[in-house]
Amino acid sequence: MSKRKAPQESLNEGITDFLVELANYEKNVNRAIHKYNAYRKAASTIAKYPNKIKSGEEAKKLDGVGAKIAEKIDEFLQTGKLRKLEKIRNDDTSSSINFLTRVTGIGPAAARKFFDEGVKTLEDLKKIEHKLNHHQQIGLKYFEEFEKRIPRAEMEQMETLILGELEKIDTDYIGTICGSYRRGAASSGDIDILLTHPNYTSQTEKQPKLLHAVVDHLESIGFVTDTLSKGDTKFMGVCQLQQSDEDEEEYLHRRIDIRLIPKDQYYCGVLYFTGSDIFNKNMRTHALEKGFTLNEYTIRPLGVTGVAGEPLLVDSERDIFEYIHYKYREPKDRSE
Ligand code: DCT
Ligand code: MG
Repeated sequence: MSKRKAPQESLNEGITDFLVELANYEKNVNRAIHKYNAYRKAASTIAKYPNKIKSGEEAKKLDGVGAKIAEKIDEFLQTGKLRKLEKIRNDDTSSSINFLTRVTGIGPAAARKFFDEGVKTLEDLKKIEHKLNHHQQIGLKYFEEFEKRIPRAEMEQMETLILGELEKIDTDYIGTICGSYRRGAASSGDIDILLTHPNYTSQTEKQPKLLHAVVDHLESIGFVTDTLSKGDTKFMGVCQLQQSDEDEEEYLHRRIDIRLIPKDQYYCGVLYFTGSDIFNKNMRTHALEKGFTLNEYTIRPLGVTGVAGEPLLVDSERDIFEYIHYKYREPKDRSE
């Protein structure tokens, strides 16, 4: 999961930017995930709105914009700023905690703990490097590189490389680069790969070898450079394209996640990890309205008592849309 989201480009950039900043503050400093979601949702609706918003009242007509956000929009439109944000930005605790969570491996709770121990800056972190866990140490090591988004052209190069190498290991592997890349984004925060194999289903035994063979191979060719964590079904790590003669500069280190998913759950996984997170939420809500429960593994019908039944057969993303009578949307149309 990437930490830096691409800025929302829209007629109402000023508004969407302050909403995203408030969202991050709620998540990182207050650990108020519902408030985070509410701000993100409002930002996403406003980003899609085709007119320049002139008042809070106008914004309030949009989905996810309530009275409190409308009030903030009015203040922003009238004064060009928000007192609440000014305060947050000037507050040492908030800005330090917000900063610390930019390091991969440091979540809101760890950030608070470090802050309480007097650790506030990158320099402070370097001084207590021995107290960081392995994931956090790698996050610190590549801090500047992980902050940079990955241009689509580089994502395409990595896709070609990864799918080519999969083919060399075992032609039966199926791999998909999901996340913002699959939605057609101009840049991505990280690489999210889903992997499956026809021999592996939710009825067979676990097959961690299917994942580890891929990770080991990508390591052996120098593409995977570091490991953050490696389990039976999920690898989190770092990768880097090798510089070729035509390249003027070295490529940056990038965050890469590889997940091994049973074949029968693959398309629920692909749907989920393609996102966006807001699209997923809306689709899950629609599924519930139609009497189904949908998650990253399965879609199941809900009985009259609200108990989920057996997983339905899914052989494509389209199958999932059809079960819940949701109009099919290409990945590029799944921003919300
Ligand atoms: N996801 C989700 N809910 C979350 C987090 C993630 O549904 N809270 C899903 C949707 C996107 C996918 O996982 C990958 O997550 P990210 O990498 O964080 O998102 P992204 O859309 O790929 O954006 P980025 O370009 O920043 O990586
Ligand atoms: Mg991503």
